[in-house]
Amino acid sequence: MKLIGWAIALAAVGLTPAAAQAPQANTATANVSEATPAAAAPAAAPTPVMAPTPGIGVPDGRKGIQEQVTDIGKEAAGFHDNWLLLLCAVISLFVLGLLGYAMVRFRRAAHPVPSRNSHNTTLEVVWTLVPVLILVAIAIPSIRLLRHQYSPPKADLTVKVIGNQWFWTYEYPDNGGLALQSYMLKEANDPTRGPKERPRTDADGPPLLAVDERMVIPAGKVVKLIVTATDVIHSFGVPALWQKVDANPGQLIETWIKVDRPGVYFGQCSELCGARHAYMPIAVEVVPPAQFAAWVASKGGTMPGSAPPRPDSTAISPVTEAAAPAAAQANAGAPAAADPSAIPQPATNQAATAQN
Ligand SMILES: [Cu+2]
Repeated sequence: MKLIGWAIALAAVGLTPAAAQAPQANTATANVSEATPAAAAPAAAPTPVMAPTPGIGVPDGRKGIQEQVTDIGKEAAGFHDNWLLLLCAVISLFVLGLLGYAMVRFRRAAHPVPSRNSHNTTLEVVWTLVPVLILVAIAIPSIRLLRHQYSPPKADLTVKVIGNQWFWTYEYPDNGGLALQSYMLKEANDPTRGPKERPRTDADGPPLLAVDERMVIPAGKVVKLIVTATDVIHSFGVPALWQKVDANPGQLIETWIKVDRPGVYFGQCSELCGARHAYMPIAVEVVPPAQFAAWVASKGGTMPGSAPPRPDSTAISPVTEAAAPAAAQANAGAPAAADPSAIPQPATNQAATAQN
């Protein structure tokens, strides 16, 4: 009987990778076709890829919390490592010691007549007060951390983070409506990789975490993130930035980051969102402000206060706006298109541009 159990377990282990591959192969064509509008967008100038620093922003097998690169992350990790963990260890050791002492001291052989005491006022006051003091000792730094986390400084930049099945869209409303779709990079030998999809290199990051388009932000600037989703619930989680925010369809959730250290920080969708949930990683690249401006320009965006975008950029141009009433007039004659719900909604600005 045991042998049969082991055989079933081994078969399950052997079959799992194949089972995991199957949906990937099935959805690969859908993925490529979804990527087509992005491929049709104006070709951006190639930007050099910043290689990640080993051990920072990348999981490397170490236990515990990843090294934090935001002030909030440092405060929270310090609170966990230096206070909560210490407190838990002291309480656990105290309870363990008390248990051991009671088991030895009051065992039947040494203590044949059990005590009949049912009240001890001093003891009752102590075991009520001590837990209250422990909770207060946790609550004070905890509430202070929440206050810091939920009192964001004035934002220098806003990025709208949109979860989609199964990729991320990053929109930069302050930068001429710049919008990017971010897909996981597949391995060179992956049979599901399409001919137009470039394979992952080590400079992009580790397998299953590297993406074709990173979310690029300037170092030392307060970045407001507005997180939402188009289809199901996703979660924007980047451990080194102390971020894990649900991306809910129909809801905008605001959070913020300020990273002083340039580098690449990886994360993943952290809410089970469908067959390819495991294949929608997140890569945040923090660059010096001047390099950020150059990156924005290379993607066809503009910096706030600079000259208006070129007509051929991905931003909404006067040409597009001028064409809109004409298109609306043309649509008015068509009963099917007159109902707004009948018009397929573009997932991203890029898709909207491609449709227009
Ligand atoms: Cu997801």
